[in-house]
Amino acid sequence: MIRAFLFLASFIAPATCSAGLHAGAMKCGLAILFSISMLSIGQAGLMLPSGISSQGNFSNSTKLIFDGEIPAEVSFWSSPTTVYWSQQTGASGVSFTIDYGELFNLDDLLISVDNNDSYKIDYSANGVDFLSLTEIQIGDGDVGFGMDTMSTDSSSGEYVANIDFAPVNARHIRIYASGGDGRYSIGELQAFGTTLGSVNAVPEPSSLALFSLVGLCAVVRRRRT
Ligand SMILES: [Ca+2]
Ligand SMILES: [Ca+2]
Ligand SMILES: [Ca+2]
Repeated sequence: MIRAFLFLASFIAPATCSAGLHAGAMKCGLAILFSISMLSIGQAGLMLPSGISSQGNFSNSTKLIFDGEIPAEVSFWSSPTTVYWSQQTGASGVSFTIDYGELFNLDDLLISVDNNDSYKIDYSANGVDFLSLTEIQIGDGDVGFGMDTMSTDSSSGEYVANIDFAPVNARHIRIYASGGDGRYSIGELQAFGTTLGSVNAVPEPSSLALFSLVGLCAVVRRRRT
């Protein structure tokens, strides 16, 4: 999307810059500021895990937690598409820690859990020191039986305001049951955010395109003075 915008801007900005000295300079500046603001939005998206660790006794593969398959609403809590267990609540019980391989700005979660339990979700930058991110309460969600998909994205049809959180920088996300009927289940946990690793890296092509745009405007302005 951003690259498409820059492609368009490469045509629009020079034309704007050549439309009169003062007005052109102002419009040129606005075009550049708009370009920068578009870039500063960042490329938030689905974060891909590099691994997952677990503790406790549970059924099925931990890969089911991030395989992209979200169990249907109201589907059974102990099924081939879920990781499920009995009792063992708290961080010292059954817990799953997903490693995303690098620090990123965590915006949103999409999660599928058994509807009649509470689950805590923590985050960490180093995999050792965890802070509380959010907690799913027993009454959260929109179903009264089986698996319930919930999102912290306010534009999602599965949005649950109670579990929304302010963005944080994280590399690891940990989830475990904190209470309920003793039968717990996770069908999916997806994290959405923006990587932070490229902040000091070599400019990407899209950034280079922006610098080219700035340079082009400067040349046009110089020629008209
Ligand atoms: Ca899944
Ligand atoms: Ca739901
Ligand atoms: Ca349950």
